[in-house]
Amino acid sequence: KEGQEESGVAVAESTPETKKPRMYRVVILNDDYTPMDFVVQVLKRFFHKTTEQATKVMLQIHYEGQGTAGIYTAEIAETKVVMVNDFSRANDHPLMCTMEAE
Ligand code: NFA
Repeated sequence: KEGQEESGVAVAESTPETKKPRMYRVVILNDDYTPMDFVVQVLKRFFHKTTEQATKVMLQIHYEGQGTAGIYTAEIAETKVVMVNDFSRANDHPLMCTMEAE
């Protein structure tokens, strides 16, 4: 809230009120069947990565078991998870996308 002087003139607080939303990590899991190129396409299409960035994340998932596609507010993270899983199933791949609280 703004401070209210006796004169009635509103003065700004020294520390403005800000509230940071809870953030969620969108995670993609490795599997033995989804083609590497499909994972790169998913990272480019839904997470706006360049081919180079997408390839790095895909290889991280492949070698370490999982990797971060991005970090978003709840509503956006939930939407990404559904879109990736629907897209993977529509293309007959078992790729799994989940989210976890940061
Ligand atoms: N492990 C998959 C393969 O060897 C590739 C993959 C990478 C799958 C990242 C899922 C996620 N074809």
